[in-house]
Amino acid sequence: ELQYPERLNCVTHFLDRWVEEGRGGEVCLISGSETLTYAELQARVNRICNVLTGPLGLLPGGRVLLRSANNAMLVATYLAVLKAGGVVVATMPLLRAREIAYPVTKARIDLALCDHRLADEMEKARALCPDLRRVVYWGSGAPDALEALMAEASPDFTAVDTAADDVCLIGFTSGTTGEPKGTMHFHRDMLAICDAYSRNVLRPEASDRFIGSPPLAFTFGLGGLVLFPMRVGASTVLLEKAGPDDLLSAIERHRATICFTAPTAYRAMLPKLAIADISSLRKCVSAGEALPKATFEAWHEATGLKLMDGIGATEMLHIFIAAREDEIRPGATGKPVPGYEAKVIDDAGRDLPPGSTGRLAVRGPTGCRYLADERQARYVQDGWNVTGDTYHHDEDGYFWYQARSDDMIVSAGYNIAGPEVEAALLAHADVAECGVVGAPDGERGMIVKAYVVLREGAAPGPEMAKALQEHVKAEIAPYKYPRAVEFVEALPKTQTGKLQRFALRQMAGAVPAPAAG
Ligand code: 3UK
Repeated sequence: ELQYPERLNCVTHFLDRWVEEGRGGEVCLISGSETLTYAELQARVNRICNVLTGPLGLLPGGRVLLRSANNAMLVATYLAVLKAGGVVVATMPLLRAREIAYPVTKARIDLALCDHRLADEMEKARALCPDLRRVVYWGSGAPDALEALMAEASPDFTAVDTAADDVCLIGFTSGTTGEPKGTMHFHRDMLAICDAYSRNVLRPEASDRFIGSPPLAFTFGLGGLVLFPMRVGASTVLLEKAGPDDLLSAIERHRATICFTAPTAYRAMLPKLAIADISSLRKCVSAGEALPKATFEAWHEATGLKLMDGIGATEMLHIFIAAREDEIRPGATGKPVPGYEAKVIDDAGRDLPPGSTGRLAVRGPTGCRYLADERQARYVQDGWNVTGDTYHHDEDGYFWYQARSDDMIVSAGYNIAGPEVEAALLAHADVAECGVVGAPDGERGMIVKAYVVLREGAAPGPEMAKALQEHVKAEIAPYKYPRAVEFVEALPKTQTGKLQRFALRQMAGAVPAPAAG
């Protein structure tokens, strides 16, 4: 059981504590050409706190929209909102005006802090949101820029005395299934994910240097690139651009030791490992999507490192089933993170025994609290969070991912999990990326259809399709093989590195494409 005092402002534990303990001179974060120590970041955070609670009129519980790529100012504004007792609503940097307006309206936000390079779309969103009273930009150099206000403000600020269960973050889901949902998390939840997952599974040290690609607006990135390092007084590298080449060269440049990214990014780095010396890495976390055995093995072969898979969700804040490096079964996600319990249930909510496939339900120190959404009663049943993923567990307590519940392909009466077929295809040397969905079929209802991106040098065509089909039949039960194979240049991906199965289903004609315009 994780115990926290009733009154708790989490920033005290991530930031102020290190300065008080005399470690303020140690490097906290590296972002572009900037390197900030804990004391420097604290002074910056405090100035922003004074701006927020002074001229910007933020009151405890007030919600603040943050918009930026991953950089030092995003971290500083993030921690400042929490320290000042406010509530952060962070949004993916590439969102368009209409997508920004949705959370602003839903969470009734009246104040935004935004990187000036995102001003165009922010101003368009503002035109759609009459209640958005004030937008302050940083980096613009204008007389009313955030930095100008900060220059007038004191570098001292005492954390607002919040309750451990005061909301401090509203994270929005990516909305791959329906409208995005706002999920509320408390000050104590920020510590709980560190003290459950990070302390027990990741086990970082103060000497570690974190790096990775997920945006901080995605709670995978928030935990992995801000909270986990700062909980142990380690340092973190933030990258505004984090494609495979950027990430590899930054790992070398900063001698990073712990990497957080999605399986697709590990696959994208594999053929490029020669461009950088990444021997500083000691741990690599993979989440966001299932980690296929072939990706695990290829990364292990190339780097000697075992990818640490973990399933997390915006609703749960972070990872709740994962494997330590010494307890990995390639292909399985892992075991419940200490503090969490997990089970597999049928549609009536009954527990299923090992080996049976059903819905994954979990409970633990964090959990789902939707912001005004009738889907709450479907996600949390009897105190258990029902994730929408299909899993089975084995006699040894390992949990094996199958698919998202709505991604099962029913073909001629068989239930086929798209990700299992993808994992089989990825074990073929010529396959770089793939996505498998159901395509309508007169005879079978649905057929398994694979969209395949080939590796450089491999030739698409009927012969390759045949070879891939034979390969799948040899890897897994033959009835699961893709009856249709289409070669494509790239696959549709979300900003969080997930395959957009919905878009593939549209391509396959399984769901109508959205009307143009
Ligand atoms: C899927 C996985 C298999 C799964 C997230 C780590 O992904 C995160 O949050 P989202 O709300 O999506 C949640 C859904 O993504 N998923 C995530 N990880 C895995 N499926 N294996 C995995 N390892 O469908 C889940 O329900 O975007 C991940 C930490 C924080 C996060 N928010």
